[in-house]
Amino acid sequence: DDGSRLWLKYDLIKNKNVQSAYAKYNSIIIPSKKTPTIEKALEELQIGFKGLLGKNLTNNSKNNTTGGIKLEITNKEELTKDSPEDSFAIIVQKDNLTITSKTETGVLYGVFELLRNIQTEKIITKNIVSSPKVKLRMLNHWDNANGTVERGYAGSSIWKWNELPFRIDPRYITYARANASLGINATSINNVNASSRFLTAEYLEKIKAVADVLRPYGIKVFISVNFRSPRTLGGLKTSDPLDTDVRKWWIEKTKEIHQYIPDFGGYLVKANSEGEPGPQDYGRTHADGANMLAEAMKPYNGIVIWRAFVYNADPNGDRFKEGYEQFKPLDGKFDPKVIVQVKNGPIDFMPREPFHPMFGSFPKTKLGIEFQITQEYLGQSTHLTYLAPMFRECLDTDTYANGKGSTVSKVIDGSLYNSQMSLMAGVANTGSDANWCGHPFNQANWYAFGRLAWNHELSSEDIAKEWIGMTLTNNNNAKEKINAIMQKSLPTYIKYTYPLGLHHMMGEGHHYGPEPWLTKAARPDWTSIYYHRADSIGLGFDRTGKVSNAIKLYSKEIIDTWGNPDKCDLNYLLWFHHIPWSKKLNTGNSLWEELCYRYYSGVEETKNLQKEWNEMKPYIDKETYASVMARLKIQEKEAIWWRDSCVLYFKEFSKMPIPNNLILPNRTLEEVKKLVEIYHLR
Ligand code: BDP
Repeated sequence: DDGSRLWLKYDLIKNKNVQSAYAKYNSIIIPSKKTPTIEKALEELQIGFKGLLGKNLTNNSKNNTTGGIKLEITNKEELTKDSPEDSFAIIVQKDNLTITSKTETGVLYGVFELLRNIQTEKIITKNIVSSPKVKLRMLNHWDNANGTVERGYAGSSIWKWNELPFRIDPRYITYARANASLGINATSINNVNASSRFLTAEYLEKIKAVADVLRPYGIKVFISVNFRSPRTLGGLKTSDPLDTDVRKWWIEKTKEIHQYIPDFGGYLVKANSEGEPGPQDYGRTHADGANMLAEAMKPYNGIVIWRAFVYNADPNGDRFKEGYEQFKPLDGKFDPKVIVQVKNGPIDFMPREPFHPMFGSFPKTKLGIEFQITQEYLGQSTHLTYLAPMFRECLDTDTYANGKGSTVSKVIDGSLYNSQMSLMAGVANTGSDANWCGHPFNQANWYAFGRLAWNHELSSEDIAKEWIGMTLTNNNNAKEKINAIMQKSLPTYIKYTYPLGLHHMMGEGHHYGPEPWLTKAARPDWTSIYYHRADSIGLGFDRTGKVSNAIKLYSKEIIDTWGNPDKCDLNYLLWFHHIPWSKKLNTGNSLWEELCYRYYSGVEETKNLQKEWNEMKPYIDKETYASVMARLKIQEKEAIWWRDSCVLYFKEFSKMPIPNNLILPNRTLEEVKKLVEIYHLR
């Protein structure tokens, strides 16, 4: 199995009970108006039943047959008038089953839900009603026109720009099915570090071809735009958002796009961030820039997604606060068509970050959340890290914005401020590798993101078990054990990379492996020492005092806990405090000891992962088993690399011995530093 079918394998179910429970279905009844989406639903149901149950479902026009699966667009009471768009119900009758929704996309989602149940060997006995919690469930591709993928670890881009619009790669269809199976309904197809090329007629024709493939699956296409396009493409002298000609240019461009893609999703913009152009180049604000694009979008349904990932290179500042401070004065100033997309944490997709303080502080702005599915800082394609627990941790945290229970999920699903627009975006991990995502387990992160975007109340365990059942094995015992491996994977990774709230100490540029000694970079806030602040006294970034006081961006309840070194969750400790090496933590160990123990136990756990995976061998396809095992070995080797680098480096500051129940690294700090130097050799 090369993994190319993702979780939509539809292999024959061996479980006899499941087989017989679904044996009675033999036909599909579809609405009289056969739209492209209904056609896809019909097709999927037929492929699914053929594969999973070996049954050919006929297409039946009669309404009152027995053994029919009816696809219906209607207003059933299960789906009340105010149920969110694309909600669906699966209604179990004596001899029939009805999949019903107010929309055709909802019907398609219902079909995928039914197939997921069969594939995970569940017998549906009760009605299922399901509604999306978030309106826009979106993938962000960081794919470039030349076929490379920024922070992509699974080969080149899935979009074959050189072949489009003439050739439609069959993988576009698998991609659409996979997303629709999760309820993902939007995708931005190009890198946020955007090339204006995507707005040329040549590229719009290509993007149109992709949009045409995705449309029947309920997926809308967005384009990331370069703010300087009026100059680079339009030949104007400026891209100033308040300039009449510039505004006209965007109005015309937006009109042109709609001629190709009538249901265009909208623009995604990274502006005045990491060297990208933006409204500040002309003395204007983010709101001026976003509102100009919203104006161009006015006649259409599309929207503008404006990213809040901005920070200046101030050696005396704190990058933690930048997004908040630049956007705070603009709360209430954005056009209703604008959503501000905020990364889950204030720095940059670290393995563990406190939630971004913008969540809960912007009552007058629609905020969407951006997670990173691609594992830039999380072991890329070689380490096993299941991310649902991280997504959940962020979504479940209470911002206390409107009193207790104001979780991040309530901010971003629109319920806290009663907003009609809501967005969850994930930076995609797809590539042209046969298995799409590199590490076989990385598929689970795409899967988990999509499931949580649909319903952020699903547990990370349930999602993992579903994915395992669809992808690896339905053996219950194995499912439990693999789920346990997945649940442990992120805490293990954090132990050997960034324990106790350390962050941003990765190798320069490529962001792989450790480089805690990184002192000089193009910008001070791209070094490691900016963040860990190790000195002879202790370790960690004091964000409660004179230097930064970023803790003040949170509500009182959070200041009382995270802001107090004795009450702060140890997982976030060094995010907010500079802790003396010898200070006793609530584990009974000093900071230095605790740090060492965590690095060492992280390594031990990578060994256990191999043992546990080895026990799974009888249940797993050979190729997948071997690929995961090889990667687990790499993971152990690199966990030791992280441990040795960080422990030896911090020891220079703590001047304390490595606890004597731990085995000393068998190399020196100079030797581990050399590894990084060699990496950068030409
Ligand atoms: C950083 C990545 C960089 C992205 C940037 C972003 O290293 O490649 O362009 O995020 O989100 O994490 O814009």
